[in-house]
Amino acid sequence: MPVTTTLPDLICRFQDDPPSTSNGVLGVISHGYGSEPPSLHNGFPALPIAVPDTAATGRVEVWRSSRDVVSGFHDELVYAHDGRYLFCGGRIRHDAAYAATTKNAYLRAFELLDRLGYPEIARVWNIVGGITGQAAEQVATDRYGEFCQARAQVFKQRGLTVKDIPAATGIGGHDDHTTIYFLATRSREVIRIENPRQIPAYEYPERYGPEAPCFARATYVAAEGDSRFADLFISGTASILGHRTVHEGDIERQTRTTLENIAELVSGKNLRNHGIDAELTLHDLDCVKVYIKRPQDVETVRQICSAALGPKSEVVYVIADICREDLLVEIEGFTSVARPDIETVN
Ligand code: 3EB
Repeated sequence: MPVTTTLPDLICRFQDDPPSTSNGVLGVISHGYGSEPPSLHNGFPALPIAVPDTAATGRVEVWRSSRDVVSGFHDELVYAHDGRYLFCGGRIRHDAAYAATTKNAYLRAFELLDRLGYPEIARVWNIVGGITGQAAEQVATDRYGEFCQARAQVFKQRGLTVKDIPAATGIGGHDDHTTIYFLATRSREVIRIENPRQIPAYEYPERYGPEAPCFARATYVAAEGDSRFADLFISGTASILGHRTVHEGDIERQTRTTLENIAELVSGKNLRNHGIDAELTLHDLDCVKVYIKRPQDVETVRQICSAALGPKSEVVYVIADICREDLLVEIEGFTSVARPDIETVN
């Protein structure tokens, strides 16, 4: 007999207004120009990012748990956790010692994981102000390259291998900060997923930067114990085949290629190759965030995405620079995956 349940343990929603109470709220990301530092707002972590929403009102991204949540500050990092997931966010102001400052911020975040006991980082968002602009130090790379180098060094220092890296987004922000937020988990069953259409980002050749970006194309946190849903975090995905940008200057084809990349990533064939018994399509995604570089492309991208995505997907379209100058769009997603013996009601 199928067990009927209403809600997954971890939920992502895009809403017009922030929640009015902290009940079950792990974190709230607001879109705009990111002038405010992270805070505890009504008891939940509130993190403005310098990535404006294309909807005039501006929506917020809410990560919610079905469990009891405890929140707090760790230095300047704001966090909340529920026993399964830890949400944490913070930002650093760009300064002359950018690499060292970034490393320190990441190390403080790892300290919090150690202290609260969430050993696996499942998903990280890195919003890097002026991502394709000049690096802080006299290095032969842009800001993104400098960021990747700092991140790679911290991961190495922490002993993270390619089996431990998170799904990620690395995107431009419209301010002079690097804002980081992430979800870490106590689950020991985290599967890193790669995409057969792309080489692993951590193997990108040196032409893209001195250290390759350390992230997996997706992570899958298996359902375990009493949790009835697995969680699938899809990294920021772009119009990249192998390691090359394709369809330079062509927003329609970049958008279609990006969606095809995600479709292949979540396909039954690819998931089964990673030992996951699930088969998904673009219609199954709960939440999709679409980063668009040029405001004049928003309508084109929206049309292509809404035709490809299903009615259950919540989608926000935001404006951001992508980490390579020749990329015009990047798409990420999240979905909870019900165990096969679970029947869901919406
Ligand atoms: C790419 O596939 C596009 O540096 O954390 C996507 C997701 C991208 C994450 C990151 C970068 C990052 O390489 C860019």
